[in-house]
Amino acid sequence: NGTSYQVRRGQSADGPATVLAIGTANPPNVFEQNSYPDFYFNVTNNTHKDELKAKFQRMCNRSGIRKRYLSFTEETLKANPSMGIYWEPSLDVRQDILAVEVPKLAKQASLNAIKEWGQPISNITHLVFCTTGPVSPGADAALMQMLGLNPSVKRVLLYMQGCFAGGTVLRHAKDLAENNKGARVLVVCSESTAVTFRGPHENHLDNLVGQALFADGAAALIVGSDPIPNVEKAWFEISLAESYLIPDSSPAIAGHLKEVGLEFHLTRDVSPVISKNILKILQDAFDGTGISDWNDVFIIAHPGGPAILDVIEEKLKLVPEKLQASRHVLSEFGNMSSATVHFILDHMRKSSVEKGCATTGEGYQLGILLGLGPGMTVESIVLKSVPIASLLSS
Ligand code: WCA
Repeated sequence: NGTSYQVRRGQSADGPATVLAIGTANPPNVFEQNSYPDFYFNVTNNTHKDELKAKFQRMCNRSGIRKRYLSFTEETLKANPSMGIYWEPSLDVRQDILAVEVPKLAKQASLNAIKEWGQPISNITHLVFCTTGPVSPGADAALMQMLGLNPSVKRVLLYMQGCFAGGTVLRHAKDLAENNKGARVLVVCSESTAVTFRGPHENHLDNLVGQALFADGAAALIVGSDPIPNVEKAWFEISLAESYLIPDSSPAIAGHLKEVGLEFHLTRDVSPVISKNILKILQDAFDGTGISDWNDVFIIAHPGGPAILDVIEEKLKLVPEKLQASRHVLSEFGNMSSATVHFILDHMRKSSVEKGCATTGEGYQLGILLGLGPGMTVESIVLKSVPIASLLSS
């Protein structure tokens, strides 16, 4: 009836969800990629495997990564040797590390986002939290306590999603922000390779691909509709959130949580599957906008590995600068699973300001954030940038 429709309308926000702040965090231990093969084969007691090490060195050389951050050190691995042995029950040890490291990184990233946002922490109404490793009560509850969030904050916890979930969290945050007037959603992705790290084995070469690419990091965003004028700044509008489970592609990436930690497989099909489907995904996302040259939008693509960025660049006929923000984050931080796309979004808005671009999206009005991962799943988030002049004047 008319009254419940009116009540419902009163509960909804007026405008689209926007990104009001972004914070990131990494653990203190930095690993240079060119010396990582020495560290990795030493710490896992495999220095005698020369051929395997040379192969790993080639993977690292081709990884597009200069450095990465990991939450564990040689000391952690010496104290917990089961983590470095190729196929050793080690889940207890991993879970103990994850229970500490995941909320810790999440806290740092959240405090950075909240600082930029500048509003009281009690204004946060919702929390969307995403991480790979399962612990209960979850890292979302731990973060609530660490930050002193209001105990009535409405929580969503996404476990074991994989690298596409940087898009998934924005899809949920958009719905929450637009359907709950005044909502301020803290979105957090906190990822630790304590769940995937293990020693090398000649029969599991895609394990080495992951060991060469994966890294630790957390990102936090504040998402809300109807920014308070002269108080809150919107950096991007979240215009559309789509998800696509690519038919018949499930064998390409697999992950199973076992006593040995997260067993994962990354086949050589990953890049070809993306190559085959990416054009249609962009066409659907920008349907009705008249855009067909993908150089006319800004692009944030999950850099699962450089091969993935290469096929996207080729298939969409992109100029090399188009994926520069994605390649930069891959190079400086590695593949931090779900958090990676938010690091790219953060880098893009900052470099857009530094370079004097007209908008937060490298001068373009519309753009897309692509979360890519197991399923295979593509989460496509269409973003609208804002004019930088309007940000600097407010
Ligand atoms: C191979 C393979 C292969 C090449 N199998 N050998 C993050 C953190 C978490 O905590 C949890 C999850 C995650 C993240 C999850 C995800 O993001 S899933 C998507 C993961 N990414 C990929 O699937 C990687 C895509 N591949 C690449 O980017 C590149 O292929 C790679 C960086 C691995 C190698 O570069 P390349 O293809 O340009 O170079 P090469 O010379 O062709 O390959 C180097 C070596 O690696 C070759 O061996 P060799 O002896 O001839 O030098 C390849 O055979 C080998 N290789 N892919 C097993 N899938």
